Amino acid sequence: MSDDRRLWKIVLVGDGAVGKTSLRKQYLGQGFDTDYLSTMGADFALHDTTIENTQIRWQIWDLAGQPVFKDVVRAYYTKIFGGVLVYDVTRRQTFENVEKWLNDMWSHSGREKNVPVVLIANKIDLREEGAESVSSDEGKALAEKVGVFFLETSAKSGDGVDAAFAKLGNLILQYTS
Ligand code: G3D
Ligand code: MG
Repeated sequence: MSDDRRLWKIVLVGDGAVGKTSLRKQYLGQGFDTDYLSTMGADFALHDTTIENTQIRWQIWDLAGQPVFKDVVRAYYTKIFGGVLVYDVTRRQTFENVEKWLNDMWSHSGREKNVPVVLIANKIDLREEGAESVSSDEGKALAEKVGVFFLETSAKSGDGVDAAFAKLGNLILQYTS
């Protein structure tokens, strides 16, 4: 690792089973480098990439389950550069919890201003017309209201996944420069 490679800690947040771990695996591919910190209930993976000619190393934190201790949550969010906030378009409750996750992340990040966040509508391969499914327009409207970027993905097919991490990288570059 060259000394000028930037290390960016980011977190994956959102309700259980929305697809956080699947998105991470889809982005990193097989054989990704991972460290399991089972006692903390979280693990992280490292991934080197280039964003706008800048070499960066992602440190992607992924909560294994619901954190029991406040200290765990604080350690998880401290000094993040950004976040990927995920909901499941087939389960409206996961969409309704988005603002709660966003406020938790922002209030615990220890940063002076809100860190960049990409809001992800995941499982679009399963979306059906109907009241239970969350539409694109609803996702866009919420993202606009809270001031984050919006993207749709399928962690199953891979659609949108690389774009989501690339977008977050662009936003972090703007934030840090
Ligand atoms: P989490 O880490 O947020 O808890 P997971 O979520 O990544 O563990 O995913 C929960 C379940 O949803 C998994 O199913 C996973 O395969 C599925 N899933 C995640 N993303 C998608 C998607 O985009 N499309 C579809 N069709 N399924 C998805 P299982 O059955 O393995 O528990
Ligand atoms: Mg998971």
